[in-house]
Amino acid sequence: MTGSRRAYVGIGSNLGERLSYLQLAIDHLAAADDVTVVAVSPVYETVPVGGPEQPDYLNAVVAVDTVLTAQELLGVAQRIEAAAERVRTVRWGPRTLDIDVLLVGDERVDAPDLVVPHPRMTERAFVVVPLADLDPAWRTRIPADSDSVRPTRLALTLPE
Ligand code: GSY
Repeated sequence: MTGSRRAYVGIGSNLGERLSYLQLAIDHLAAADDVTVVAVSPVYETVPVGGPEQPDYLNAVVAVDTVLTAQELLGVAQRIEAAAERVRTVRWGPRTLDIDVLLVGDERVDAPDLVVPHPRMTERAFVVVPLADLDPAWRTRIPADSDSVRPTRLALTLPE
């Protein structure tokens, strides 16, 4: 794709069939116009950050190449969350599927509905650990609480 940029998207689930929701996110990203899924990180089981007491999450990060703007990529993410019949009862609470736009090339956005780079990503081991699997430049940025992030044997598949 001419003019495309590398973007990173965080995916997480802590309700229902968690792995299936993450795979749904990847399949829908791969099917989206103007988005090519390039790589998917390993899946981690992670201690919830913030919110009420809630189940552990499965988290991963997806690398995509896209000509979309960060705002357009957010639109894609929100449509996928809707397709997952996202359930989220309370703010910061458990949810079937969460898709966060983390980075879109070197684009910067500071809008009411979207801030890119994601404002809290560098504090969150559940984001930086899988991101560093895809981009080793992030290895030096892994937060101290990385023991809240456990590797799993679960795997996500990249559609053909
Ligand atoms: O920001 C994504 C939703 N979320 C998560 C998450 O995906 N993983 C963990 N471990 N904690 C979280 N808290 C929130 S909110």
